[in-house]
Amino acid sequence: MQLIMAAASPFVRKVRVTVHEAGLTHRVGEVPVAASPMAPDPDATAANPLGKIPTLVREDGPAIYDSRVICRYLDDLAGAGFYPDSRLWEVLTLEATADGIMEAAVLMVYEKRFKGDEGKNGEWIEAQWGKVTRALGVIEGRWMSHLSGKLTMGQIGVGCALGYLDFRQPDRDWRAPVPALAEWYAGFAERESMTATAPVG
Ligand SMILES: N[C@@H](CCC(=O)N[C@@H](CS)C(=O)NCC(=O)O)C(=O)O
Repeated sequence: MQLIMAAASPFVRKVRVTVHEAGLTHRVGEVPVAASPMAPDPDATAANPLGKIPTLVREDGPAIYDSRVICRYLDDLAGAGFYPDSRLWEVLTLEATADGIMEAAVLMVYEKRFKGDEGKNGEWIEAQWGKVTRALGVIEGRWMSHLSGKLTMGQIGVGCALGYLDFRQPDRDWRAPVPALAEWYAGFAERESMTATAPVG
């Protein structure tokens, strides 16, 4: 299988961490691309009409996307158990919350990158950051118990979302209002799957 990817993407990182944690590194090759909404990459659009990454090209079926579908597929393939039946809806909701943080943070980057300093909408950027901080507050207040115990896709998602905040928003101190989450992340970030997939680009 080939993962169409870029090492800066938090959604790609979710998949790469899942690959590592599920013991599938020998089965998933990587095809780096420069994914951009303004200049779609031909390898990406050939496999995914949306031109988005991550996209997983399989030998025995059509390419699959997005990150939630790919992670669930890999979990099933490896029998990894990252979506425990007993807490399925909670795990999926935590994963969706993490994905929402990533989406908002990626949109902040796009607003700056594609509109430039002149055209960019500062209020809109702050509104996206508002989504991020509300979500972090809810994780701190309601979800900490789900971040301990056996690894789940919710934990992987939250770890990758926080890693992306450090990567793209180093000047915004996301840790200050959420000390328990910050402490959890300090430990999670040391996992081999996380250090092996640190964002670059
Ligand atoms: N919901 C998607 C989001 C993927 C996404 O937005 N990826 C970005 C990179 S971080 C991308 O491909 N951007 C290029 C584009 O939007 O055309 C997922 O979970 O995989």
